[in-house]
This record gives sequence, structure tokens and C-alpha cells, in this order.
Amino acid sequence: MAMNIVEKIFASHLTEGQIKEGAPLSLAVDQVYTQDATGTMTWLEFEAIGIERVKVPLAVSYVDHNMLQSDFMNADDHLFLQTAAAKFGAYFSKPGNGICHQVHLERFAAPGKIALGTDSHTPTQGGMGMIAIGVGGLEAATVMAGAALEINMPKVVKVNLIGSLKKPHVTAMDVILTLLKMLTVKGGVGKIFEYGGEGVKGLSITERATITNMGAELGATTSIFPSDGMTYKYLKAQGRERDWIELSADEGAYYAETIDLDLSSLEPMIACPHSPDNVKPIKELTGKKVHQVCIGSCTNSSYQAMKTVALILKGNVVAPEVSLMINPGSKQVYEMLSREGLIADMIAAGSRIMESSCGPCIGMGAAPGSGQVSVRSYNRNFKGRSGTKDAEIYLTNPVACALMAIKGFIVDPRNAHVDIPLVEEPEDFLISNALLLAPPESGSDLTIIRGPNIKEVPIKDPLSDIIEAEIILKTGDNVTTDDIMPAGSKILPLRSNIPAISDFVFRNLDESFAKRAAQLKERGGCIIIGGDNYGQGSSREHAALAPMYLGLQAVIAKSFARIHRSNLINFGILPLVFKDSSDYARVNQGDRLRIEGVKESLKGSQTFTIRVLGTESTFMALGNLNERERALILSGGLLQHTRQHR
Ligand code: MIC
Ligand code: SF4
Repeated sequence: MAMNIVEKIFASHLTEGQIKEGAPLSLAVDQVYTQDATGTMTWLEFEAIGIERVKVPLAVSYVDHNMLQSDFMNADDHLFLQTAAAKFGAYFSKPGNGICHQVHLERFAAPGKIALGTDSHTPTQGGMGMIAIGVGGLEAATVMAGAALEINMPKVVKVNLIGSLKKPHVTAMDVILTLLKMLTVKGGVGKIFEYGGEGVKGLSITERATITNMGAELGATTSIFPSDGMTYKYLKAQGRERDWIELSADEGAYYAETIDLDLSSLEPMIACPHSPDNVKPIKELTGKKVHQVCIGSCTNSSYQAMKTVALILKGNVVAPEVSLMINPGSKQVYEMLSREGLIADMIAAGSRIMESSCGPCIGMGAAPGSGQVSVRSYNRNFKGRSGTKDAEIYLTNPVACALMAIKGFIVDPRNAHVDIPLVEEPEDFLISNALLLAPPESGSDLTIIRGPNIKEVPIKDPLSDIIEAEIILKTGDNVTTDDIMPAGSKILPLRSNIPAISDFVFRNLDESFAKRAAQLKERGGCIIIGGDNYGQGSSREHAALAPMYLGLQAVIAKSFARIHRSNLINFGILPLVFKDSSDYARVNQGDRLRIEGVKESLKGSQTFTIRVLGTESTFMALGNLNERERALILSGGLLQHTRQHR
């Protein structure tokens, strides 16, 4: 039977179930990686499961998010992660080695394999022809402890690339921004985007990785490219040609949908505040004053992109009122640029070079000034994420970013009157594993070192049969996990301390949330009403774990984003959807809701009748949980379930 690439990889990893759209299936996982901000919890959870060594062929623990060390907390977490990796058998990528997705692409990604990462941009590895999926920490911990990945088979959408990009003015970033404009931040929910067509050939692996990285912004489960000669070339340049296999879709393979995209028709695009799908052609914004430019992140940190930026900056000077921040995504790229004198060109032009970390992307320093315009080669521009609530964040390609830094205003690269070189990926990368520590043979004699800010994983009370709780908050559509559990330099260091981080739940939308939740806790806890695509964005399980700690019982929404829905289930919180979405308008913040026979409904029809207390009104909500998800909720969450079934 003719198969697409996704089906081929799934078939070679299938341990249970069927490869049939919507059907549950279990897959063996080859690689799992964590990053520090989600990783401390993941490794605490792994420890709580009680397994001595990871059971997956490869596990890597990266440090890239919590890199500002303004007190002991982040440094303590780094040491915890390093000692936990050694004990449990994972590689440890030291602070300074780079952003997890960029380093993983360089050192470990391999066509035909399956990887999980505790970060929503794990699909970056799809550029290498592998299935790479972002999951919550607990999900990753159970897989490292030997479980299979369990998902419902997504729809596979073919993106048929025709023609070739008008480089250097139009880049891979414009491909994904164009798709975001077409499909929006919920256009990919329940789908995997498989790229194909003639246009694939002209894209380097890192360009492909830019596209699959931002597939996360579409809400997609993941995105994937074929593995071809270009893949071989990149792997060879990384000294890893042995990892190469060819991978392409069979003639006549099935796709649920096909999208044709003519690369030669694309133009430079920019995402406007405050959503990555608020995309316009750059030419419509020309002339707008810019205060800050940030180049790098896991989206656009390749050697190819960074060298192009350096050569644009060479001999120029950053505009007087612009601050240009550059965070090269990996030590490899950083070191290569330095040895070639390109960092010197960046510095000479007035750039502020940062370490290889997430940095400004997650509000870890370099927050813009009040009301300022910041243009970034990054992937997310949610309100407040930069650290400055009223800043306006725009997302665009790195070439355009560099030009805007010089000009001081938004400019279409085609009309900037600046020479832009055409840069390729190198024949050989500089390979050094100085900051990548392999695990020792055995961890049994090793001790994990933990600082005072590292607290245990809280556990939810078992599910009760009657939920009677107050609606603490009613939100609109596309609420992000940054809204639910904000990040930034002040809050991120609390990621390993749930009681402390809980104070910040919904802080940017509703300052009194945590206080009110604490008051409601004795009265049955609270319920959140959400719109469409509730919980989009990051994989941070803290957006479920901290509200759970505050007493959240259920979220009733029009629809959910994939990772957040799983995280809610993993921590025993019921994710229900309105049977009739017009009922959303009939409930209000402050209403008390009562759901009876919760367990029966869960085991049976999964139709819940919800009474609005003090009125005659009732409405219906649906569980839509598969068998495994029901079992998890009934056990009180994934951790309890895993312990019970070990
Ligand atoms: C993000 O880009 O939002 C993050 C920070 O990388 C998150 C992970 C986290 O919150 O730690 C993600 O994308 O999953
Ligand atoms: Fe880091 Fe930003 Fe990438 Fe998230 S999106 S992994 S914060 S660089």
C-alpha cells in the first residue's frame, strides 16, 4: 500500500493500535529531550516514578531557558539537572551549549526516528525527516520510564511546495508566516504537516527546520520534511552521515488535505502584535519606527541565517535609536561565527551579543521599553511575553531584522538598497562536544544535588463524583499558556517550586486569580470557562500543575490546544467541551456549577449535565476522552496511574 512519510515512520514504531485517522495508537520512542524550564519538573517526576535509569535509547537534558542567574535558583536548578542526568542516564548539555532545538538538530536528530521533547518547538527536528513531538514533562517522564507514546492518529496534510524562494529577500520564515496567515493559530490542531514537492529540494535542513519549528504556532502535532540528498549533506557536514536514511512518500500516498504553495510567489512577511498569525506583507508596514531588534532563537539561529545577518551588518551601524540583540542558538554556530570574524562584524555594527540561550524570546532579559516596537526573528509575540506588557512585538525573517536594525524602521528587504549575500550551510561544521556530557555507565552511586527552591511534585486529590465549584474566570479564544502561567525572568526561576509559582497563575489577565482560587479551595475549588483553542502555545505543564495546586477541578471550553489538554488530563483536571458552543454565552464568572455522577459519565457516554446553581439553567458538556485518558483522570492523573501500573 502506498504510504506517506508519517505512516512509514509510525508503522516502523507501532507497538499497539492502528494507523487510522483518529484511532488511538502506541509508538516506541527513540529519543527524549528536556530543557531546563520544563526539565526540573520532568526529572522530579521521573524520580517520583521510581525507575533507576532511562529506558529510551537516547535522553538529553538541555539548559537554555533559565540562564539569567540573578540569585541562586537557576544555578541550583542547573546543578540538579546535571546530577539527575548523570544518575538517570541522560546526556547533559551545559549552559552555554545552546538552545535545545538547535543543538539537537546539530548533534542528535536523525531521519526516520521518533523524538519527544518537553518543549512545544520540538517539531524543529522535523526538518531532518523525523517525527518530533512536543509533550508535557510528565508525559516525557513516563516515556523515559519505558512507556510508549500514546496518541490519536492525526490527519496528515500535504504541503506541496512548488517553485523556489526568491532568496535572499524571501526566506524560509516567510513560508511559515504565509501558512500562518492562511491557516491561523488553530489551523493545525489534530494535524501533521508533511512537506513535499519540487520546492523541497532548494531548502537547506536549517531552513526546513525554521518551517517545522513554527508549525507549532499552527497548533499542529508536528511537521516533517522528506530525507533526501540535502539531509545527507547536512548530516555529513555534522560528521554524522551514518545517521542518514532516505525517506520519501510513495506515489499515490493518502493525505487528508493538500495545500499547494508556490514558493516563487512568496514575499517578505511580518507577524504583527500580538499573535503569530496576525501576518501581513512587510510592505504594508514600511516606515514604522523600530526601537529594538532581536535576532536568533530556536527559529532562526542557523549558521546560514546568522552569517547572512553578519554580512548585512558588516560595514554598517545600527540606527541611533535601535538596540540590536543577537542570541546565536548554539555554541557551534557562535564559535564558527567568531572564528570567521563575523561576531566582530556584528559588534562593530553596534550589536549587543548575548549568550546562546532563549533570552529575550521568553522575557529572560532584554525586555523592550514602555510601548516600544521590537522586531524579532522569533516565533511568538504574545502580549507581555517579552517582559513588557505594552510592548509591540513583530516577527519576521532575520534578513529583514538586520536591515531594520540598520534603518531604524520597518523596511521591505526588496527595497532596502543594501547588498544581501546568498549564504549556504557550510561543507563542514565545527564539532566540539566540550559542553555536552555523556552519562556515566552507572548512576547507582551518584547523588542528586538539589537547592532549597526545588520542591516535590504536588499530587491531586482523587477525582470526586460530584464537582461543585465556582467559575473563577471566563476567557476568550486562543488563550495561551503564557496567559495561564506567565514566564519571564522573575517567574521562570520558580519552575521547580509549584507552591511559589502558583501565585502567578493568570497574573497578567487577572491579578487576583491566585488569591481568589485559594479562597475557593475550601468551597470545592474552581472551574475555568474557555473559548476556542484554550491553552495554545507552549508545552509547560505548569499551566496545568499550578492551577491544579490552586484547586482547579475542570476547564469547560469550546475547544483545546493539544498539549495543554494532555497536561490537564495528566494532572487529573477534567477538560470538557461545550456540546453546544452557544452555551458559552450563558455562563458567567462567579456562577457556581454542579456536575453530578462524574465517574459514571466518564465511564459511560461522557456526556455531562451541568447545573448552574441558583438558576433553572443546565447545559451539556462532552469529555471526548479516549480509553487511556479516562483511566488517567479516574486514577487522579498520570503519575498516580503510572505508579499503580508499574
Ligand atoms: C516557549 O517558547 O513558550 C517555551 C518557553 O519554550 C515553552 C516551554 C516552557 O514554558 O518552558 C514551550 O514552547 O513549550
Ligand atoms: Fe526558547 Fe523561544 Fe524557542 Fe521557546 S520559542 S525554545 S523560549 S527560543
